[in-house]
Amino acid sequence: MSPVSPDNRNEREPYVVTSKGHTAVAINAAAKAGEWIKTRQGQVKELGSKTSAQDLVTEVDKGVEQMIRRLILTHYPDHAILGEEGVQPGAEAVTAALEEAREHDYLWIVDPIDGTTNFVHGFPFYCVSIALVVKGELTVGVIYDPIRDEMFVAEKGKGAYMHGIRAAVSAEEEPGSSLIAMGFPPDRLIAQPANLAGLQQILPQVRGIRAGGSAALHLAYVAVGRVDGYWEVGLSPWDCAAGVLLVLESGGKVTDTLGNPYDIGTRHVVASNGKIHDYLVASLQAAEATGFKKQ
Ligand code: 2AM
Ligand code: CA
Repeated sequence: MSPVSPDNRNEREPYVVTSKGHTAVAINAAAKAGEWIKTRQGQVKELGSKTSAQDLVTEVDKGVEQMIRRLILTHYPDHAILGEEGVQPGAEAVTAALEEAREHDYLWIVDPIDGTTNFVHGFPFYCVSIALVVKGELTVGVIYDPIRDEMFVAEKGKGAYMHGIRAAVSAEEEPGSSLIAMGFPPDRLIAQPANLAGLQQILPQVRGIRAGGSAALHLAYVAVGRVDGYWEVGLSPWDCAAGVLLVLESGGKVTDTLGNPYDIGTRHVVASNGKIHDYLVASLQAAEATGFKKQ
């Protein structure tokens, strides 16, 4: 057999499909990954922990990340991928990995399961999150919730959609009538005290607070107006990159907890419909709950 195919391509070289757009590739990868994750709920065989008993990883997280990497690289073999399971745990390792990853013109940021603790416990609130950063700019964000079969898609400058319907943040202006989401990452040193202080400050002033355990899904819920705002101290890039673009493209606002514009290195995040944003930032500041050291 000839080693060269009829179009003179060496068969050992990977065949690169170039006709699909970035967003289609992200949607396809998220859908496939999500379907697979759903079939594995309740069947975790190897439950591992990273930094603590609260910081979980399963063979499903690792397998799904591999699946997504292969799907992306099939289309774009020279793109870089920053995935949760490819990075050592801990803020310093994450920052170092991000600094290296930033140098690539095309950077995919992947969380194979956002809400791993929920997945392990069979609490049906988790998702796949895939973002593409082109030359430093968030360009595509896709979040797929396999339990509800909800695909949230955002493209820079083209809006955000859920199953083809344009997404929009809520119009709520009053904190007292707002439903707010937040969360508790496993770090108990900085993140937990800050998030508890924020909770104590904000809970008495709003309609309700939900802490569902998936930063990405909470951001998607801000984008479609199911909650009016969200904050969380202590996140990693893969927890929020795709969700941030969804919120921005739905007419919302995203900053760090001091009110500075979001960057993919931002770890302490506030996202909202824009109307209650200053309230959230000011409340976190008042409660010394920003996660930043006092200036
Ligand atoms: P995960 O399920 O993908 O790990 C909980 O409110 C949020 O914190 C979830 O989005 C969860 O994402 C995230 N999280 C869990 N462990 C984390 C860690 N070590 N660092 C930062 N975020 C984490
Ligand atoms: Ca994860």
